[in-house]
Amino acid sequence: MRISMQQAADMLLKNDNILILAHASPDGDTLGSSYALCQALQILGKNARVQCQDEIPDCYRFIVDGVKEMEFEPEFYVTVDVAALELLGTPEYYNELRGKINLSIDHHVTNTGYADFTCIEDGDIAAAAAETVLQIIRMMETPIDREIAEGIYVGLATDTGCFRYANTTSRTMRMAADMIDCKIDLKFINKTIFETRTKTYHALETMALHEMSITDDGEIAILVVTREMFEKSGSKESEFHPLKSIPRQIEGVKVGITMRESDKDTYRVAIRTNDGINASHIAAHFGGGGHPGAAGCTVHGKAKDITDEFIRVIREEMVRQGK
Ligand SMILES: [Mn+2]
Repeated sequence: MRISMQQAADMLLKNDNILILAHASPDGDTLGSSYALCQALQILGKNARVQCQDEIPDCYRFIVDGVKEMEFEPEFYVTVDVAALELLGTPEYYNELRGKINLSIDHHVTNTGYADFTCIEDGDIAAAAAETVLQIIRMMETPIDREIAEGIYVGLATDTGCFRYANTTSRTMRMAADMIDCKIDLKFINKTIFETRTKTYHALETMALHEMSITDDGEIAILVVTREMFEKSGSKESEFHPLKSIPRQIEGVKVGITMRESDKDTYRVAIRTNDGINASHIAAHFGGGGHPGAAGCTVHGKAKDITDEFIRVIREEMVRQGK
């Protein structure tokens, strides 16, 4: 059932022993929003902690560090920035959580409604789950400390590509400005997230770029990242995220695809689009979802076959969408 942000705030205020779940291969939004919410609940005197099946990328460690670790038996389960139960992790992990999720706070219009209650702002107006979480925190009347502000800022900044993507609104910027007023270390945060690359990521990117393919008309660019590339570069899978925005950055490219081999013949695919082409419609063909400019799905098969299928579906969608 869909509920308002006020109802979500009231529900959190009424409950205790709250387990907050972030999605697998965590990004800045799921982590920043989850830890901001966790900190807010702890300030209100509740037991709360964040759980994520995958390891937290080093560049986001600072979000975790300031928040107290608490042990307790969970009574209320909240997901943040998780559009589908399957995105929580492996089948063993998410099946254990199936039917237990009380509240989903999200900004994906494609949210599958797996939780008892789902809180999403109408339309695609929240650039990040952090926007919705901040409003809920304000409704709970929690004072916003530096830890909360850091988490919210990271969520806003990462989901908007540091306030560059089309999902950025004046509200996003106002919220970020409010967080900066809470004395976060802006220089350190931006440098850590956007200006620092590990040597292993750099090696991975070099290998992947070398293999990038672009269709003859220059409209579709595809980057395939194999398990072999991860092994050779020594890069962790958690460092992979920045690669997803690279194909779309090439002049003339309308759709950028990044395929990460997560298992043999299994690829996690990130779709990024320009020119108003709806990425979530493309992802939907493959059982995935997301936002107009950024979506994802999981596909099984050989890389070459998947690539061909994507090109076919993208062309069809471009015609259908009149682009
Ligand atoms: Mn998000």
